[in-house]
Amino acid sequence: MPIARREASDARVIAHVDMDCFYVQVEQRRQPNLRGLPTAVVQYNAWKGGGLIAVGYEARRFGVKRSMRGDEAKKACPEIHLVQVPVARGKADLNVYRDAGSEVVAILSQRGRCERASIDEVYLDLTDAAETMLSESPPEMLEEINEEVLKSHVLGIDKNGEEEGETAKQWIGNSDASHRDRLLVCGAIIVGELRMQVLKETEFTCSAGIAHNKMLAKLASGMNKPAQQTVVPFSAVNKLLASLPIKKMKQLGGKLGSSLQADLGVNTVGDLLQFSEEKLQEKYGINTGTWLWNVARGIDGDEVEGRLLPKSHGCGKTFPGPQALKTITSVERWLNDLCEELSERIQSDLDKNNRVAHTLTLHARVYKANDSESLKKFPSKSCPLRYGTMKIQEDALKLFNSGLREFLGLYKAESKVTMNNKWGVTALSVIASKILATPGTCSILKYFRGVDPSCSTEGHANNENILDTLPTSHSGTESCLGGDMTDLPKESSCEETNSNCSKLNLNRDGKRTNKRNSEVAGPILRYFSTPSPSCSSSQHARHGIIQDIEPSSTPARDGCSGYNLAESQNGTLQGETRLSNSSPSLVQHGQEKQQWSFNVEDIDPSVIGELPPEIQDEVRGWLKPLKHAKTAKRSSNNIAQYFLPTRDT
Ligand code: TTP
Repeated sequence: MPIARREASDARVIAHVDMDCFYVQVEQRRQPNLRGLPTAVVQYNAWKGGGLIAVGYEARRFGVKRSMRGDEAKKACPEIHLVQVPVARGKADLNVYRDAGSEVVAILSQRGRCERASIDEVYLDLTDAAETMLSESPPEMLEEINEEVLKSHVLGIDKNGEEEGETAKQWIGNSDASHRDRLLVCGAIIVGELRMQVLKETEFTCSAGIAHNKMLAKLASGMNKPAQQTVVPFSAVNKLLASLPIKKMKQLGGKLGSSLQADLGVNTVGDLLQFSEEKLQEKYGINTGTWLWNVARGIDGDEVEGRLLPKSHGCGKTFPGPQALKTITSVERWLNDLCEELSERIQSDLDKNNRVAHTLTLHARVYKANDSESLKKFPSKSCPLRYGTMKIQEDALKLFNSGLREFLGLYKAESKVTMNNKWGVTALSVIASKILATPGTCSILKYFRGVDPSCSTEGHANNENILDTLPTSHSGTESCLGGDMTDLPKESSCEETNSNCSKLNLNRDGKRTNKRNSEVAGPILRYFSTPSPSCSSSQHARHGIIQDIEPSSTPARDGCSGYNLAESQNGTLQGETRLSNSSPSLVQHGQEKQQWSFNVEDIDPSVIGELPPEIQDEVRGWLKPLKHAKTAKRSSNNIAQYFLPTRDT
């Protein structure tokens, strides 16, 4: 559910930068002979030529679309070059794209607060940089303005028959414009410079939207692709939204947008203007109603979070149709591979960034054979994350086994899994989340070993020491495994894993309008078209219970991992359990019930996009109530700024 927030200021300068056909550009940089040629990147699964996941703009001109498979794309464009995503451990390996995205982020973050929103897009808050530019070197004083900036598309300005570049030039040089328009001009100049820098240093082109808030910036960045930028002055907002189809707006592409169409007859965002805030609240609840009222007016108070690193890491794999996994042994084999990759990634994060992941979560999509009521979903499970590939593998398998017993309805310890309990796994994912910096690690290490990792460039060696000193979450090492499902462990033994706090999350919003505009090609466009430690809690560890990830109605509380760095800095290690005090939301299929808390912010939105499609929807579905709960907390704290969510859609 969207969260209604007021804008702190109506003169912020926010940019949304989105890489153009990103995976294709990465592949074209790896194989420069593909530059300028119709190219698409296809999935690892080679059925019917593989599903297209990224399509270059040259191929789009032939009608090639992401929804196609390779064979279909070849029919539409016989010249197309299909590049398969790199493969590791029998599945797509996205590291090359992640690393390429990081290169871009490193450049874009130089001029303002930067939020990495997905593998290939970022938000920038350029307000301070724009204010500084305006006071020190206002646009009309600049001797030369970057050609990319002059090619900006400025929404709502009257062209009067002039070339677009000429109109933009006049808009940029208008010293009589309002303060906030002049700030946007500075934002456009800064973004134009950044885009040029990205091109020079990485060989990648990107497109951008520049506006007064994230919602409008995101909307604009997709309006003129590839390699162009679009500005949304305040005066253009109403006209823009008046004709914008409701489903194109972020967060309105799904059920809420459909309900607006069906129940209120709303077709464009502007159509919402006819409804009062009270009416929208009455229909959709106070928070969503206010959010909709804001959206209709282009108001969005979301801040750009300063975050360059992902909030979580995830690895997943699908097993469609006959590939479904039907024995514990085959599940274990794939889980081992996924966990190995996850382990490498969190280890690398620790080595490079001194960050520790605290929670391990397992998602699966499982069906029951011969069961017409198979709509029941496999329960996702989580536990404190223990570093070390084997430990992660062991815990992930226990989580799976626990989930499977529950899925099969075998709640009692004495229940036997028989051959009648046939099942098949069509998707598996493991996620490491609640990733925290380790500011207290120095003192912890000193306390235990007298080693200070941050004072050394030998990150890896020292991080091994960190891991050794981190408390492990449980000592249950007995194997829950067997060769087939009859060896599925009993609930009691599976419960010897850990408890934990969970988190989930969302994302990837509606499709963009991708309109090629070659007439206004600036230098970038010309370039583009040229070929060429585990969170042990003493209490949890004692109970050692796996918990479900069901959204709590209570807000997150910090420290739910039980590993409190502040206390560590004082030289003491205390595994403190912090559980919420209100209604329990976690069903425990053991002997007791416990309270539960979660932190939705701990999972990077972009990670959802990396999970198998079957799982993405499910995870997104969970996020809605989670967000709701978060809002409730805010609301109760400060009713003047936030709105009580009394009803949901
Ligand atoms: P997008 O930004 O959605 O698309 P794009 O960069 O390929 O093209 P555009 O110029 O229109 O923005 O996605 C970024 C990358 O994420 C994309 O290159 C491939 C990957 N991706 C998938 O793997 N699966 C998907 O379903 C989508 C939408 C993207």
